[in-house]
Amino acid sequence: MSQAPNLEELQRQALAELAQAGDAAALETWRVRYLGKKSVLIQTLRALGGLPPDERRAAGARANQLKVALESGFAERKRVVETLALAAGKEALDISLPGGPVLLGRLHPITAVVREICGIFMRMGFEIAEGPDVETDYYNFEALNIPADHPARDSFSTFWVERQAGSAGPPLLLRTHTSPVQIRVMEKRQPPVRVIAPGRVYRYEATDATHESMFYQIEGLAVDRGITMADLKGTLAQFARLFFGPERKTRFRCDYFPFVEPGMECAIDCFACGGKGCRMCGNSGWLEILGAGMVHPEVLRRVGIDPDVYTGFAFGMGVERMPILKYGIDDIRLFYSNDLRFLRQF
Ligand code: FA5
Repeated sequence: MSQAPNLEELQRQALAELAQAGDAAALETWRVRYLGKKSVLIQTLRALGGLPPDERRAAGARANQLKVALESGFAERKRVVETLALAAGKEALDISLPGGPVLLGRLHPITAVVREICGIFMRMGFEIAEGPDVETDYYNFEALNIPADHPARDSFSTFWVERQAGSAGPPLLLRTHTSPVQIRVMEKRQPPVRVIAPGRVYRYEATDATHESMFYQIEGLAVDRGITMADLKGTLAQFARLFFGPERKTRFRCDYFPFVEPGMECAIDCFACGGKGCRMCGNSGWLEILGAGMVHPEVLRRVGIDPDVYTGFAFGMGVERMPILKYGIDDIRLFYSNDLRFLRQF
């Protein structure tokens, strides 16, 4: 039976020889001798299986320690030898080799769509406005004609935010829509006002293929003398043509939102079937894209704008719905599950 190698002695000898290796060729000779397939170390590791279990554990641990010591010693010596060669003017690197691929970052599809939509409205003369994600009950509901006992609160399932113990103030929540930005803008400015407000909104809802608990909306607001529903319809029809294609038709039908009067939903003709009816449009020929209406006189009055002098329109769209319709994506959750195979397609 061959005698077990003395690993301590082997390590001492290997590291001493390594310290003498002064160029790439000497390093390679050392590597083959001490880490190569026929090296004592690799043979020792292979032979472990034949040892009785109680001996195997201790011998295995020792052989692994040696392997780590030799590998890290080799990596370190290689770095030193290469640095010395560079300093001496000898090429340690073959600079004629092609470089590795450079990974490029890209915009998240929702960021890209927000920018595209805002760009369309900015070219029509709208400015960007912003509001906080954590809102007060007043801006999210009260100022928008949704008092505490209003049934419309049911459609905005709300994440309430607990105040820190001892801090007093109005009830806080994660905004359920971007409409509070309308109030914040009108409180600060007198008409004419033309703003677009993109941002995150939150609803305490179960997620499914068409619903997320965090999603994006873009709000639009225009207030001035003589603004009519024709301005609203013209603005949204132009947006639909620029975003979804020049041949798109729009349809407006009555809908109810407490902060607009009259309120409406806007739909575009289904581009999958050209309006004939298919699976995508639920056989209706139309795809709903947003809610809109003429700003309610009571909302204007509350922010100090005289509704007998000024009128306005507002609209709010779910951002994810736009690429879902445009690119035929069948699940909203794909946007936020961080699967690069999906995100890299945009
Ligand atoms: C509103 O939020 C109104 N603030 C819109 C509005 C603004 C109307 C100004 C009038 C004037 P609604 O609850 O319908 O309306 O939401 C608007 C859009 O947000 C929907 O059409 C839908 O595209 C999107 N949305 C609503 N809930 C979810 C959800 N859970 N996940 C993803 N998108 C959603």
